Amino acid sequence: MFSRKWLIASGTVGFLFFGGLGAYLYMTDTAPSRSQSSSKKGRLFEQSAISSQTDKVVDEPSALFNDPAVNQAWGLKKSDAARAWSVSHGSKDIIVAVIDTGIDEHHEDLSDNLWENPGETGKDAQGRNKASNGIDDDGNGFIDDVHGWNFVSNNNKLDDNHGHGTHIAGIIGAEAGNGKGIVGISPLVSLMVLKYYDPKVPNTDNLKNTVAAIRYAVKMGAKIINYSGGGTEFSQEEHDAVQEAEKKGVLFVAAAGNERSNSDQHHYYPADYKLKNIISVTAYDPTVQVLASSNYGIETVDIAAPGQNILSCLPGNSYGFMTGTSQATAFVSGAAALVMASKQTFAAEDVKKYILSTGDAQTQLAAKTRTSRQLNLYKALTILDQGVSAAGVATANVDSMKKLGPDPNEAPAGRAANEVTVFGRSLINAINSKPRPERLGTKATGNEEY
Ligand SMILES: [Ca+2]
Ligand SMILES: [Ca+2]
Ligand SMILES: [Ca+2]
Repeated sequence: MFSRKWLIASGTVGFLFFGGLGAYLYMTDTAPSRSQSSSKKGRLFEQSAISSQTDKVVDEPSALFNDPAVNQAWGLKKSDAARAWSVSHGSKDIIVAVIDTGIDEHHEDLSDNLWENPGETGKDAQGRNKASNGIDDDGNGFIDDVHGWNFVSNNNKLDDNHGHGTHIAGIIGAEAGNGKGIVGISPLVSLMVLKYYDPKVPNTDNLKNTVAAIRYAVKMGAKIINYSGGGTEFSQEEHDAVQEAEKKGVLFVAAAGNERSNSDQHHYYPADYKLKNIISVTAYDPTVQVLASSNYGIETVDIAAPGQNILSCLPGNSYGFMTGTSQATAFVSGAAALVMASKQTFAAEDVKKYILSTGDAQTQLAAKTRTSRQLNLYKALTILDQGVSAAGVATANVDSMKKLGPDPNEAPAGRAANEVTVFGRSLINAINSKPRPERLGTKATGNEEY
């Protein structure tokens, strides 16, 4: 417990600005303390440190896209994104709900990929814009919810006061080929923005906001929910909301958490609810080692994806690196969006089994994950055509595809209700507490093995 407290206390955020006089590093300690969070119930987003931030990205040519920073994203290379993009760029038909800290709706690399609620777009009978007429045109209980909803302030203002949500959104669906920034894993997608956490609004009930956001996503047609937060407290209400998503065929991709603990022993929710539509994701570094700070578990954590020094969008048309299972989770949501765009008949459970069974087996992941696999975007898109069924059973490529062990999430749901945890709500905090002042485009320490 001491080490966890230390980690939280040491949380810092570093910003790097390039100005006329050169680079300046600005650091500030923004991490909420554990005591602040554990004293009240709620879901806290899995806070990742912004390790550096810049308003410029170094231009590096890409064979596929003209986005200047795409080649600096090691995680995309490691998960075979370029080959995946030769198969699919995704589809605007696939709605991914990002339940997080909001988003910079005007970000140059995100604004064209925001979900648009069809019931709140166009003109009303008086010729006014439905998105801003102050009327709940589609009668869903939310006024002018054109891109999503802010459950903290109960309005349609989605501003991201932290940066986390914008970063997650960029990993999933930053625009490709616009000559700006990066490329998301699913460059064509509709991002539904659901804000459940705001560092500027104290005493919010994050668990309540989370549940409301999940219900909204399901009601409004999201196919995938990305949730990069959680806590050790079991919530029947939250469980039931995710179960409702399961019934509607909605995939729920959840961060395993950054508590450096074994989730088989210390459950972390919502990742560990025993529901068939949940994928629990842990994070690995450029050498495909699970981060020391990431939760793990051979029964509870499904798969590993890139999560260290991940380059993505930040508010204000800037970009930066963040670290954590949050980032890894966004990789898997992006992968699911690509698969769903290609295989629109797949249900959530099919997509889950399929992504898990097509990852690359890695011995070093065997003690950390149920599948021993790292995400492979290209295989997730192509192996089905080579004879792997949606059930994850290979009729070809059997040598390279280890059959999965039983999925504990498929246990009867009733079991989950008995697992009332004795652990309080905990803040899962930044992993990489040291700022990373290196200029974008240079090789980062620890990232040598691309
Ligand atoms: Ca509405
Ligand atoms: Ca309206
Ligand atoms: Ca771009």
